[in-house]
Amino acid sequence: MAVTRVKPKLIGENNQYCSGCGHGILNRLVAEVLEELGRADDAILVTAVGCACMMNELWQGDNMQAAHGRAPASATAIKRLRPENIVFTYQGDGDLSSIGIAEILHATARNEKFTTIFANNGVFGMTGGQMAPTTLVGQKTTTTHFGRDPQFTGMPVKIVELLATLKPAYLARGSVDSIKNINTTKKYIRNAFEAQIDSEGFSLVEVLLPCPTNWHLTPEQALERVGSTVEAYYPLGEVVKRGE
Ligand SMILES: Cc1ncc(C[n+]2csc(CCOP(=O)(O)OP(=O)(O)O)c2C)c(N)n1
Ligand code: SF4
Repeated sequence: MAVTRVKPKLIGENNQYCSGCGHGILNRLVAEVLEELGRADDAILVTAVGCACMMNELWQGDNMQAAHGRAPASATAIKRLRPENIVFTYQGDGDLSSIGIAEILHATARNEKFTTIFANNGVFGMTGGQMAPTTLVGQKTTTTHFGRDPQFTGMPVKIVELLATLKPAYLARGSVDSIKNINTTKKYIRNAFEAQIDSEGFSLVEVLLPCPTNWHLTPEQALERVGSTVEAYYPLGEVVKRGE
């Protein structure tokens, strides 16, 4: 029997994402979880910059935009002032793992009681597909024409594993390349928000997304690359479970 999925009220009618962009799938998962938890009306979204921040044009709930990389600092202030609200950041990998690495590290170290949804598409998407800290070895970008060379630019940064050393409340990595992985990612997002609701501390879900435009692939090829190549370097799963 066909299942009809109702569009969450938190998701508006228009978005500016390219065809096949992973942000749309992830925005919707976040909205579905908040509505299923009955927390759509008191959730506060903090975006920063990049295609990731176009979520705030689609989002029909409370939100604010921080400076590039600074969403965790803004979310810290909002959550401390309004502990009864759900507060979460939605950040790209350029934003979170490059210019914003200090903010996310220290928010995790302080175990701030907000949630971060980390959208990892392996490039600086909005500005034209430059190398990000998360770009895979050998991956061609507009700043690594012959492929990322670790001799010059080091190894791709595994944010979830890095933050795990700081013992926050919950950390997981999901993907959107298959129905199964989309459903598992949704469970991780729910776990992350529940950790916040129960005041356990900081929670983050990294989600591997396709950026077909800057990867110069069709939407189908981009999803296939996530499953075959990106997940090989960034393993999926819960890295810090609640209560550990
Ligand atoms: C302080 C500052 N530095 C640089 C920029 C330029 N900038 C805008 S979007 C962006 C890339 C964002 O990439 P990412 O966070 O990976 O998000 P995506 O576009 O891939 O979703 C950059 C560098 C800016 N807006 N502000
Ligand atoms: S450039 Fe990439 S991240 Fe940005 S909207 Fe297009 S597909 Fe999505």
